[in-house]
Amino acid sequence: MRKLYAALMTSFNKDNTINEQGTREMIRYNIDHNEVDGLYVGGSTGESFMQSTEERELVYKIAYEETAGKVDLIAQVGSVDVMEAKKLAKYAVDLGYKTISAVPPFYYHFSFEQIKNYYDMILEGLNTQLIIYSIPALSGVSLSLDQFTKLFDNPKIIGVKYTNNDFLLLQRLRAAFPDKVIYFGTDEMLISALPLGIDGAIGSTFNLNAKRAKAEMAAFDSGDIKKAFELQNVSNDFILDLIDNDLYPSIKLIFEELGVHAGYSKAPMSKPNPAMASGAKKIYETYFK
Ligand code: NAY
Repeated sequence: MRKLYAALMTSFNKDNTINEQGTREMIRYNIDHNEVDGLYVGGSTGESFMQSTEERELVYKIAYEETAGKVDLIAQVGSVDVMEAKKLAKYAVDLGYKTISAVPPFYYHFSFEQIKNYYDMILEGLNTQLIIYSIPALSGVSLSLDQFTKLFDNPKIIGVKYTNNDFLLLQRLRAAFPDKVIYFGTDEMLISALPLGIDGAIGSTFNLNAKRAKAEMAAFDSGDIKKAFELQNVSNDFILDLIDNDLYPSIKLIFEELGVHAGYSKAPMSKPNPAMASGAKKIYETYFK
């Protein structure tokens, strides 16, 4: 069975501090209403690269407590500071996370040897499994098939969260590594990744659209390709409207319409202005009423 994970959002107060209660409410909605298989904690959607080490640890703790073993959890610990990544990895594993994930080190255009060393350093002395977080559009780091092969030589590296639109590389990875886990991360292209044998998907829009995405995967897997396409088409109307209206703050505004106190995004992400608020209300009315 393919799995669907929501990329967990972090709720912030207006003053850019973390809103613990709001974060808990989004977790609850994902478990109780969306019935997701798991949460990807501390990724891009969580605005984690704009948080302090302590804030990132707090989010792992909230998610661990609130889910209480009901769904899978993956802690994204990657950082351009490898010592921070190691500290976060140890913290998450000590809490009880079974799987961690890490974006490659970014900004300095590290060589592949340096990237490999970073993953080895994160995993050193830890009894855990790791999923590479590949998101070249944001990290600036593209890994080739040969480089994935070298990273996958480490048995603790069990797969990749593949937020990349290179479908040839995805096909090559699937064929070369039938036993590694591949979670796809471009929600609007899910339909194109399903025939390539992905093990599931992780994304921001599943915070609101999980049921439709799960129905799409089920339709595809039962051979009803037409229905799967129709569902993706509705999802894409929704996702493109969200992107046009400023993705993360709009997901939070729609959560608020649903009675979930999702709060704000952290500066320099935008706080809602009247146009954004009315755009989000319109999206809510179109897709959720
Ligand atoms: C995460 O939060 O780490 C992710 O899951 C990344 C995947 C998302 N990418 C980004 C940059 O947010 O869900 C996608 C994306 O928001 C969606 O496909 C809309 O483009």
